[in-house]
Amino acid sequence: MITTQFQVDVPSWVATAVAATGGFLPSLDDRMALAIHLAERNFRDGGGGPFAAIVVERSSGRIISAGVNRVLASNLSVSHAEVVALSLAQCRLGTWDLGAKPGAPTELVVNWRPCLQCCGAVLWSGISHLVIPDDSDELERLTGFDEGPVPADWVEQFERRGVAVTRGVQLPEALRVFRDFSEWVDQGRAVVYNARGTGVNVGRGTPASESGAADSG
Ligand code: AZG
Ligand code: ZN
Repeated sequence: MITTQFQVDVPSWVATAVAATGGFLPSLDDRMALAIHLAERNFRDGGGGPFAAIVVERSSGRIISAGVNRVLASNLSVSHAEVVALSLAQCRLGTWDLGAKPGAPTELVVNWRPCLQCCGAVLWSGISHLVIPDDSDELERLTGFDEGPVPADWVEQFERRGVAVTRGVQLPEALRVFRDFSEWVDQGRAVVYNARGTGVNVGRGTPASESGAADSG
């Protein structure tokens, strides 16, 4: 039998951390501080990379959802923090369009710029604001993660599609977590998962085309 469904869930400490805020985060600094806190806890917990994202109602700061990267725990390569947070928000609100409610714009706060996959996920989600510490190559340089061929003009592309981007929130603290993660990688305590042919995967495994193990379906 083929598998007919899949599931991604977040650890209970995510909901506990959100509850500890009282459910509202008025300032961008506070919103980012929560995302960074969850990202740090996440890699130390072993369920995925050092990434977390929250969806909030922009004007009130009401937290709608919180997601962490679950690639390792779920065995699903799509389980990036942004996809998890956006999906949990859509489940909670019962809509695929997080911009559906008039006068209630939603905001995604992530502890780094979205990767190639998540750029698409954000654009199709209905979110109208994205908040990040920075969009430089620093994450890739510090951790070895390959974020994919994100277009150089991605911010302009987002804004053209109605997603405003705010950069420069809590940058030093975001970088500290990536440095700590990198130390864990050096110690063999954390994993950097990448596309074949990039970063730590270079030279590992045998490409399917050479393995002789074609899937006969
Ligand atoms: C990632 N980058 C971001 N921004 N978020 C995730 O969950 C990631 N996983 N791998 N790279
Ligand atoms: Zn991503």
